[in-house]
Amino acid sequence: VEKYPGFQRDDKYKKLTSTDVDYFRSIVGDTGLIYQNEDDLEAFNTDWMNKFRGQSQLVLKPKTTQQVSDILKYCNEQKIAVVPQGGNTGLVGGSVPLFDEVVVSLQGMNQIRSFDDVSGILTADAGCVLESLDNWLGEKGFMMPLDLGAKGSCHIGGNLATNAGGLRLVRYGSLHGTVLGIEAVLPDGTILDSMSTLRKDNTGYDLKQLFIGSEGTIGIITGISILTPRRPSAIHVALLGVDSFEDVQKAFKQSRIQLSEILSAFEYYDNNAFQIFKKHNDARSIMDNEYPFYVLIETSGSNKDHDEEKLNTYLEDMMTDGIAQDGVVAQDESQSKRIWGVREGLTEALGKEPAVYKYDISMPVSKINDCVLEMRDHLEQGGAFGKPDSPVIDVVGYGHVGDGNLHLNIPAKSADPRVLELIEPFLFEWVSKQKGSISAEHGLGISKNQYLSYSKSESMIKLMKTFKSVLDPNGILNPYKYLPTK
Ligand code: FAD
Ligand code: 2HG
Ligand code: ZN
Repeated sequence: VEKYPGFQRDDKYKKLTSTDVDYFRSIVGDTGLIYQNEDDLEAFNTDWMNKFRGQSQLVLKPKTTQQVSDILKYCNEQKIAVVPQGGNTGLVGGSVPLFDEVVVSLQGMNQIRSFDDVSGILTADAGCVLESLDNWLGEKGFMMPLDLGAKGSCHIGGNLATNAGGLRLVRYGSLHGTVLGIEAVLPDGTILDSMSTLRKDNTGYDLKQLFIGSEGTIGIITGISILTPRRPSAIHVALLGVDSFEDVQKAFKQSRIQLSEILSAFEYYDNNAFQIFKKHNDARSIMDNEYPFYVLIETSGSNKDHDEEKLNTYLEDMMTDGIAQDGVVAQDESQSKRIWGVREGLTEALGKEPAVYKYDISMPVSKINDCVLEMRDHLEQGGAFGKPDSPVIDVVGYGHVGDGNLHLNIPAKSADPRVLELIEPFLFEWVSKQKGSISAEHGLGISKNQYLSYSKSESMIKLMKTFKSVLDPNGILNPYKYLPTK
């Protein structure tokens, strides 16, 4: 568990008193808070990776937007620091306190508000779990436009707050396009009702966009309005075994030509990532042999025979042209699940290593595997990788090829400052040279905020700080994170 080196509690924030706790109790009631109960507080103080831990003594679980407003208004007046929390699945330490910040959990706000089956527009509380929303929509023939491995726990509000990308962005686009409206509470308690259900609305600045990806630093999102697509009636999943990353790119290029409108995911993982998965899972192999790279392709359409024919032809062509060495199309749902299970299970498997350095970066697709290889070289030259007693176990790559998004993961024998010094800022400099982003989809939190200048100019960071100070003049929302503090 990381100790937040270089961070000190800012004395401008008030320490909680029993009067404060009594006031909060008057808003949310006895069942709406957890106070000084270490066992119950643990889950809210610790992040998903078990890497970051805060010492909050108070978790508040409001049930209504008005309660969120009352809480924030009081915190703002009293200068009490607050961490908004959704499903606590974030991977950059943004959802847990560093010190004694009050956690405002949205888990009590989990009602669907409305659904229009003509337009496909859903409105819901921010605390709805992504998978529950998707299941609910499934019964009506619709689906959520995003999907990620954390779907069973993450909240739609947390998804908006992080601008989560996920596994089908290549098809359904980013939340900046699918979200039509939000309801958010500003730090002074103002309820910003922008719950539009309009697809078109060019009246003034598009304020909701500022909240998408703001990671709980300018307001608490309490409601969302989102455009949901029809659930496809025919879904197919295939796995390719590929010899080189060049061929992964060729397969991608060709998939857009041959599978075009039915392509709904194009993911890859390298064999090193697969080995880590196998180490922690009792997995039957999907293919007879192993390959340097694996490509997962999903199609979503409305005509099973047509889609099957397209996918089979594509696979045949890939193999005849020597782009893929092997290819399997899932024959039933359980095989599809197995194929997806490896891709979606990589994060969890890596989490079982003694330590793991995680990077979520975007760049031109052609550079993705160069990044992995150059990092291996760099760690080897630095004496941290390649020998039995090296601290680094492996350097593995996987991610969303269609989005130019690499998940570079470096499992190590322990959290070792020498390893970290070799990786950072080397990697950020590398990414910056490619005009890439140091955080493609996971956000900044407490892990990446100090490195923002590798992806954003000085004038952009200055404007971001201005926005923050206008919307949250007392800095009560998610302090120490997101924007550079040093
Ligand atoms: P939390 O972790 O609780 O919070 C994340 C941030 O948002 C924090 O800064 C928090 O303060 C803020 N926040 C949360 N709720 C609100 C709210 N209502 N109002 C204001 N601020 C709020 N991410 C991807 O982008 N793509 C993936 O494919 C992906 N796959 C993942 C797979 C696994 C196995 C795991 C563990 C994580 C994955 N993630 C992925 C990261 C993570 O799940 C997403 O960032 C997710 O959107 C976070 O949602 P959450 O509800 O858990 O938010
Ligand atoms: C994914 O795409 C997630 O699986 C997690 O974004 C990535 O574990 C990671 O680094
Ligand atoms: Zn991802």
